[in-house]
Amino acid sequence: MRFYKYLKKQKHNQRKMWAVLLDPDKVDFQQFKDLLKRIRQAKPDFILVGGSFISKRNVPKLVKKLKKHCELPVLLFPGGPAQITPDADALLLLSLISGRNADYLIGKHVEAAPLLSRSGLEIIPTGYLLIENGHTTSVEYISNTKPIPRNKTDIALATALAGDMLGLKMLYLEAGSGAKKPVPLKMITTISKHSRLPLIVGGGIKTKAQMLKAWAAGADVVVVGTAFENDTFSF
Ligand code: 1GP
Repeated sequence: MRFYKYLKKQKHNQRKMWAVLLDPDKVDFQQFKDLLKRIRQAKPDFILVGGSFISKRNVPKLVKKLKKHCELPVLLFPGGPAQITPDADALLLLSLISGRNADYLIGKHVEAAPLLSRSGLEIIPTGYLLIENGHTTSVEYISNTKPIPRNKTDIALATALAGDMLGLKMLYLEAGSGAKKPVPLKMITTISKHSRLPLIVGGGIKTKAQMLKAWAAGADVVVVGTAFENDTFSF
């Protein structure tokens, strides 16, 4: 658990982190040098690769190229078993605990387990909580699950605590890619107060101010995908 140890150490030292999320479908390999330059300038702590809906088989190529040209840790954030590649540093084994779709709680994990056990990847079991953001996101549609209502902090907390008690090692509060509204700060504060697990927050973070607020509320890692893709985030 090398990456996880590092994450815990950073959390212990109150060093806030952020990650760029790259959607493999949207990466233009002709412009890869430019992408690397932008990553170097933005200085994230690590890179996430994946998405809830991917139609091309670009994950292995993208991860290989990132590992060849960039020193940052690369973590898989897979929407399904087809996004697994052994060249990454670690994989977030996401269990969509806010939902009640058995496929995303355990089904896809069973399909992926033989491949994962041969892969040598560091596996980080992660409780994934989808939070309502004002419109339907890909992850909500594809996973066929209902997000937790924004004002139901008590339900989000109970879900996070249940994930902790089940032995998950990390929590990811997700508003969904391109979310209109990010995860409510009150929800981040409440969950971070009651759980010792590293807390990742993502979805709809468009500005540095939103990132700083999420950190101040208790997020250990903030994920930026769409705003990095569109080159609209000034870091
Ligand atoms: C989505 O949390 C990530 O899984 C990032 O969302 O694309 O809105 O930054 P954005």
